[in-house]
Amino acid sequence: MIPRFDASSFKGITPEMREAFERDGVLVLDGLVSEAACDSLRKHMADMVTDFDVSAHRSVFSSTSEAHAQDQYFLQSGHETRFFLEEEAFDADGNITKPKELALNKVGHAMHDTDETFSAFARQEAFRTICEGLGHKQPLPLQSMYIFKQPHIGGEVVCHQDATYLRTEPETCLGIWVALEDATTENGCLYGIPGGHKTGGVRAAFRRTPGGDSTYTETLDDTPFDEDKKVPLPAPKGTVLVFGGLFPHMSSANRSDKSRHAYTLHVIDGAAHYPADNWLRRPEHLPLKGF
Ligand SMILES: O=C(O)CCC(=O)C(=O)O
Repeated sequence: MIPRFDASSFKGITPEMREAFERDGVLVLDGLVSEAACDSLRKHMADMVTDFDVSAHRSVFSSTSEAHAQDQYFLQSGHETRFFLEEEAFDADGNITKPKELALNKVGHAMHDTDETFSAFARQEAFRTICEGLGHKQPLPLQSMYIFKQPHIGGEVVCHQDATYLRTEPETCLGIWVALEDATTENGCLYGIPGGHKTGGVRAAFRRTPGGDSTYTETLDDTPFDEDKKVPLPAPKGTVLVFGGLFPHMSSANRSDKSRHAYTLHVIDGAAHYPADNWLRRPEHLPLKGF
């Protein structure tokens, strides 16, 4: 069983937390973010969605079809705030069937550097403390996402390792995933394979082509994920799940009538090498910056 730690008065990573993280590949920190902070981030996103022109941007994000992967709107989202829709929000003729606030899959991937509210949320002291406590010398927020997991149509996220998408040499990616609403087995909470970060290496690398205007996935290790061993990681509002880059995790489709909003920040160690063929690129005017 994956241990849960009461983090409502979090002061730092304890030896027990580090041991759990090293053994399981994931750390569950209950109550780390206050309910008020979750609500205020949700309100800020609701305002951003109000300003979003859905008729101008109809990019879909799907971890099953990966249709987004060659889309310039997606490829430029490493330095922008971009809005991606759910595959199931469209009918067979390509018409959107839901109001935009119920049609979005996620917003990403640079809000932590392009938006003041998201920057302050991403750079909260506890997140820096987590990264340093788990070994980062120079933690660098790289990617952030606001994930809606909409009622009824919230898409599945297939089993993956974050190190496939955000690669450093050596591997240093940490995912800090925050439940902004209660995440349960009914509304599509995360699942993970405890200890799965030690069975085989990083399975695949998602890379930019040399020209930079497209991507491809290269298989590095064909050991299958042992999905029979997956366990649910239910997360009450305010819980933070911390994943190592090799931890296999996933979430199923949300068929319930409740949304499951979440925020994720992926952080790398600036002391490691960040290969130029990572999909996420930053232009000179928006370099990565630390906490
Ligand atoms: O929230 C989800 O369903 C998936 C999130 C995820 O895989 C991640 O943040 O790495």
